[in-house]
Amino acid sequence: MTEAPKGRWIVETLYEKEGFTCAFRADKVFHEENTAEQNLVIFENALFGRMMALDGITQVTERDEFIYHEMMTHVPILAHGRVRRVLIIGGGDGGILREVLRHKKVDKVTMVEIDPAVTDFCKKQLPKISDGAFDDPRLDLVFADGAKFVEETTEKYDVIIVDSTDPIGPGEVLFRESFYRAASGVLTPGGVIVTQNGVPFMQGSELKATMEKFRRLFKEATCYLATIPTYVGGPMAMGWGTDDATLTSLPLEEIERRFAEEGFATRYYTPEVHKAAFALPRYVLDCVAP
Ligand code: AAT
Repeated sequence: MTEAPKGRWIVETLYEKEGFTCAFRADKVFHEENTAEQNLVIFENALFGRMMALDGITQVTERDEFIYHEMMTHVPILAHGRVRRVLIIGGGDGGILREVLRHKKVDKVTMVEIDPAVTDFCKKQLPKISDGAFDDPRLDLVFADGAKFVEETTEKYDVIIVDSTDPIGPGEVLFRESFYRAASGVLTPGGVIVTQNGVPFMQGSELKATMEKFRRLFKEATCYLATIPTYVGGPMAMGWGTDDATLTSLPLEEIERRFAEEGFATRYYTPEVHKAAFALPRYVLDCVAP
C-alpha cells in the first residue's frame, strides 16, 4: 500500500457501523463548530472543492452539488407545470433555493431550516452554492423544525422539497409518518412532495420505510434516481408522493416544451434525464413496491 498524503482526513461516518467509510482530505478548514443542532465543518478538498459535513456526513460539495440540487428541483416543478409556491424543508446551504428561484412562475418560496448556523456559514464560506439566492424578495426564510412547521402552517404549497440530512439527529423527524401526513396536508390539490431518501444500495431500508408511508398517504408513491459522486454507493433515491398519477408519465415532448419555456441552462438536468430517472432497477423497485 502507498502511504496516504499528509493532512487532516475528514472521515465519512454514515456507514461506519456497517464497516465502510471513505475520507476527504481537508487541505484547509474554513469553519468548525458544534452548533445547537450538530457538528459543522466547512473545508477545502483538492478534488471536490469547498465542502460541508454535518455530524461527519457529507452534505454538499462545490463540485457535484449541481446534480442533487437540479434533480431535486426541476423534476417536480416541471412535472407539475403550474408551480407558484414552493416549500423547502432543510436545504440550509441554499442550493435548492437557487434552483427553485430560476423558475419565473414561482412567486413565493418558504424555506424552513432548523440550524441558522448552517445558513450563516454557508453564506460566508460556500457563497457559490446559494449564489445570491438568499437576497431574493420571493424568499421567506424561517428557522424552525420543518416537522413542526408543517403541523402549524395554514399556507399551501404546490411543491414541497425535503432537502434533509439522513434520519439521524435533527433530520430523523423528517422521515416519520406524522411529518409526511402533515406535509401532504399543506399541498395544493395535485401537489408533489420530493424527499432526500438516501442511496438505496446502502440505505434500502430507509427508502422502503418512506415508500410504505407514502403509499398510505398518496395515490402515487415512487422514487426517481440521480448519481451524486459524494453520496457514495450508487444512485440516490428521491422520494415522490402525489395524488396526480399522470405526472410521472408525461410525454417527453411536453417536458421539453416546459423546460424550453423556462429558458435556463442546466448541467445535469435534461428532459430525457428527467423521464429516464423514473426507470428503476429491480433492487430499487423492491423497496418501492410491496
Ligand atoms: N443541499 C444538500 C445538503 C443537505 S443539508 C440538509 C439540511 O437539513 C441541513 O442544513 C440541516 O440543518 C437541515 N435539517 C435537518 N433536520 C431538520 C429539520 N428537522 N427541520 C429543518 N431542517 C433540518 C442534504 C444532505 C443529504 C445527505 C445525504 N447523505
